[in-house]
Amino acid sequence: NANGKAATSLPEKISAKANPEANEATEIAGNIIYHAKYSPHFSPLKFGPEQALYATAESLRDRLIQLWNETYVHFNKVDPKQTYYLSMEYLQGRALTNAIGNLNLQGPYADALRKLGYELEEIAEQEKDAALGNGGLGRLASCFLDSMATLNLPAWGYGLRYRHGLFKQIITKKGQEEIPEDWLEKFSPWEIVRHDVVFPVRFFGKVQINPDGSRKWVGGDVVQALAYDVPIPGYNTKNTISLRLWEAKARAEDLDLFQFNEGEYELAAQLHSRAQQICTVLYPGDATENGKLLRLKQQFFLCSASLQDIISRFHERSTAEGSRKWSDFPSKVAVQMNDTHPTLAIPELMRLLMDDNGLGWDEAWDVTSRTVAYTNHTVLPEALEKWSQSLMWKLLPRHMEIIEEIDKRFVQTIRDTRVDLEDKISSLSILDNNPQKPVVRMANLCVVSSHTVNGVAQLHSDILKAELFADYVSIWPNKFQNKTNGITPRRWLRFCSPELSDIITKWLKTDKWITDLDLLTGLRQFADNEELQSEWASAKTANKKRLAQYIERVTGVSIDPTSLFDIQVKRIHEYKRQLMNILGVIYRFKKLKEMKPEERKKTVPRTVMIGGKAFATYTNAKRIVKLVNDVGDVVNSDPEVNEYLKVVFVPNYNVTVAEMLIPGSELSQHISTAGMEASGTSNMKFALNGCLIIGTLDGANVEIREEVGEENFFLFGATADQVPRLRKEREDGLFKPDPRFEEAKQFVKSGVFGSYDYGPLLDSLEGNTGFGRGDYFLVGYDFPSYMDAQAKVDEAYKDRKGWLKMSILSTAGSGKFSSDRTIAQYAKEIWNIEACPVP
Ligand code: B1H
Repeated sequence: NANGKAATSLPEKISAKANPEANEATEIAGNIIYHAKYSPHFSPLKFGPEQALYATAESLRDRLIQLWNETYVHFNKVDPKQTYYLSMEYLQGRALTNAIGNLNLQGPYADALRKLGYELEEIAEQEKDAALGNGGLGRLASCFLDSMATLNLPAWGYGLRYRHGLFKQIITKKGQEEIPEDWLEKFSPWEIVRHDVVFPVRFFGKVQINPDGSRKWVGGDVVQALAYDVPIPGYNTKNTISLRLWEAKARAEDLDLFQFNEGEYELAAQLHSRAQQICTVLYPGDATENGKLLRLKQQFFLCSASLQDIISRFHERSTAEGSRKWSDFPSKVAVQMNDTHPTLAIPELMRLLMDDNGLGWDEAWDVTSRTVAYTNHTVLPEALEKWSQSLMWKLLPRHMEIIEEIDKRFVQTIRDTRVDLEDKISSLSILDNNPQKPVVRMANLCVVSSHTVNGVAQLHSDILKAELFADYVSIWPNKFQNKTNGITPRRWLRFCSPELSDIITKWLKTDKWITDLDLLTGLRQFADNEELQSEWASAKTANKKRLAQYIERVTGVSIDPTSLFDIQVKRIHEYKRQLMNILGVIYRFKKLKEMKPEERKKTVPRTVMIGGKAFATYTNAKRIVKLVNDVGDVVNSDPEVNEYLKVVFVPNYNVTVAEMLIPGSELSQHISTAGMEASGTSNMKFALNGCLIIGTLDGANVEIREEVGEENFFLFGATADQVPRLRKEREDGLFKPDPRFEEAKQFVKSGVFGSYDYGPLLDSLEGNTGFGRGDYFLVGYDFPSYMDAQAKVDEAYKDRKGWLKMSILSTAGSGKFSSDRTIAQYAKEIWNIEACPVP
């Protein structure tokens, strides 16, 4: 096994029978043994850590299924309005520790495994991450599920069961390389396949017009959507909801037996292989036409299967009191679209209502628009989805008819009622009929069709209203809301940092903060207390040591746990400005080199950790990864300096790595160009764990700074409203770079960090790169204030007590950022649903 330990055989002594006298741990141990023996996944009698993981997970799954069933029955009985969260991404990470923790079985499970010769942590580490998402947007969806269950809300998630999740990142001499991730290599113990939940999903084909004038989508390929349920337990409640993931399957009749027997195997099975492609990978590269088609198929597959399932549940629950009116649908169903990726839910619901259920346009439109709501997660133009109209006509002809009709009616209404908007119609309309490249603007379709549109942090929502959707605001002033993101305090504090959690519980004299995070403000009164400070420091130190061991294990770099741990982890993107971070490090390195030894001794030793994945075809992001690694190689092997500075690129950043890094962090960087990071959510995780933030006034940083207090936040940089003017000044050649910035760039150019060609990366920071986007992200403009803020960090760190106080106040001020608060607001202000606790 991975620990180099020989697989143990199954202990025979512990009775598998349930004995009322036996304590819970013995019973659990018996249950684990039962699964190890009778679940037919491995050769019998072997009981290594891997077998122990699967058997432990299956013993938990028994409980989850029980709770899931009770929840389902209860929801069916009460028949409440239910929310369906549609998302192309869920970044679930590992499930074992979370399930044990949410069911409050930590003690019994640890004891049970100890009886079997294992430590719970050791077993938990065997589990692979379920990484069915790219980054913040997917992790948000997963935190939301945890909160929905914990708040006892009638709510479900729908997604896709990708065979391969987000790629695994390895670092070689060339920089980042991607290898396929394989979370289903063996199997996932957490999913339950529902062989009875299958829906047909059509692609291509044509629209048939019936004698009565009604329309029907026929022909093309039909693929089956098969449901896999992942039970999501709430914390300290019976309620256990579902994350329903769809898998695509061909039908038996799609195999051409005649061709097969002729030896034409590929031809015979082409429908099978086309069906299989749909759920093969998360986010297939969409540079090619084929890639675009596959991504669009994925989106439609999610929407169609989920809506058919939702409608069938609407019918199922109505049988008790007789059949239900369609006009009641919006009082039973809320559909939340996680960004524009599930926008096709809109025309698909219209189609199902009109073509399959005989509703007229007005009735179908009323039902649809009262059902769907849309969350926007970005204002970056390149991330706003626009699908080619010709591709859409080919794949989804009936949906394109419906979208055209929605657009036509919308434009007509504006013409009739708002003469003042006449010249805005071309930008407000859903179809962009530019003859060069006619496209469907998905965000516009969402805004026109949804009852509510929200941004994910106050600043972001304000920008949406003032810029991207300004004209829509004048049409529907009440449609737009803010729902500041949140994170689950279970995974992101209670379970990832049990030491700190116990201290919090001790000082607050309650563990109620785990579900009522505002209670953390109770720590403020003790921020100066020396006893708390010393307990706080020892928990932090323990987390730093654990992190240092991890870093040494995965990178071979040994780091000093008494140095300042400075972390930036997130997807690599130019707007997130990892380049500014590393240029700052380069400048620090150069200065340290120039210092005399006595001078160096007065500096604050730092370990800078940077981690994150670059999209496989994003060249500049990959160059940044390479630069960080090259700088690390040089700095870490420099005997004069490496006592005072270490630079580590943390490979393969994912949820599990985050659970290790965040508790051990002291300073974290959230340094995007103002106005570009919609919210950020790792900033909340760091702050909650007593880590101080160096950051710009962007996304949720603004609100975090308000909550923790400005004296506990290292602020720098331009504000969002200054950015357009600053970009203009750059273009006009009015910008004067700071000498420190020039020195850092020059140092890279001199070749100290190796022979890799950093020219193109450095050019992107110059006034004119030939693309007219010279330093679009304003690294040069913000660099001096960034360096000044870093100097303040060093000063502050020298004052140990002062720093600990700030750290405590940071945790104390993080209560607002619980996803419980976020989800309670969605429930009340968008979904209009209420808690439905299982008795
Ligand atoms: C966010 C995305 C995103 N915004 C396109 N947009 C994708 C866009 O696969 N795609 O095509 C995938 C993801 N992700 C992030 O959402 C924001 O950048 C963060 O600021 C925010 O915290 C997060 C959650 O709201």
